[in-house]
Amino acid sequence: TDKVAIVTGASRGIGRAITLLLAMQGAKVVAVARTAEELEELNAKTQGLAIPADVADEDDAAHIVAETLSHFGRLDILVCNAGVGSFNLLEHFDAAEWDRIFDVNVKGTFLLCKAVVPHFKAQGSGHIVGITSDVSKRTFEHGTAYGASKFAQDALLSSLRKEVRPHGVKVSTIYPGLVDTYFNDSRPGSLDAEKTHLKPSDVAQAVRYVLEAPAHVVVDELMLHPMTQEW
Ligand code: NJP
Repeated sequence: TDKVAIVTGASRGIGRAITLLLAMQGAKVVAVARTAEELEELNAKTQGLAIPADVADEDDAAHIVAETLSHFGRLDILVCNAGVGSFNLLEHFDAAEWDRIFDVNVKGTFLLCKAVVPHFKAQGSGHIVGITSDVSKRTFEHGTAYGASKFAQDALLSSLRKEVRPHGVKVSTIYPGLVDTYFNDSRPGSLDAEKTHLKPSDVAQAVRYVLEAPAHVVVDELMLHPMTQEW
């Protein structure tokens, strides 16, 4: 494939696995995260383009898309994967932490989609893949902020699917359960996690699957869990 893809949150965890898989399949991948060093190290492997940027910043979001188009001359895929979370009883959350979670997970998805949709509509094709969470569809204690943000991100993508489908543009949403990453300051790679968590590459394979659907098919939703997870 000679496709060009933007992947947000590409420097670690799920986004890194998606970037490596798409690059291995021949796509040109624009890797986005805030930390430049990790992106450059990844980009040395993928021969793509590294753009250090904050998805929650409107100017950054517009810059990512403009830079992609000027560098590669085309854009086919946006993977909205960047996300953050922290977990606490509602009364212990401060408003700044609430805002941080919503800024990255919801506003970041909004801003990147807003920047690519006019381009996708004009070319009559394009595919937006959102990495949300199984907690976009269930609730749990300590998850008020994160869960609400993931419900919101899911609703955003599902509304957008209806807006862009008549223009030949696809939106697919992926709902992973537990994944062994750096999420919420965790450290991946423990022996235990091999049994209890998905690997980032498992989620990357789900992204590959939705992207490979024939032109007349859109995979709206895809949920995956480790076999051990009750949910
Ligand atoms: O997390 P992690 P995951 N602008 O922490 C980047 C969802 N999910 O791979 O900016 C741009 O290893 C950050 O880089 P940096 C989850 O909600 C996860 O697990 O330099 N980039 C890094 O590359 C999220 O939507 C689990 O700090 C920003 C990456 O994002 C997605 O999966 C379960 C950014 C985060 O890597 C990927 O998370 C589930 C910003 N403002 C859903 N802020 C799970 N792990 O169990 C952060 O259901 N990044």
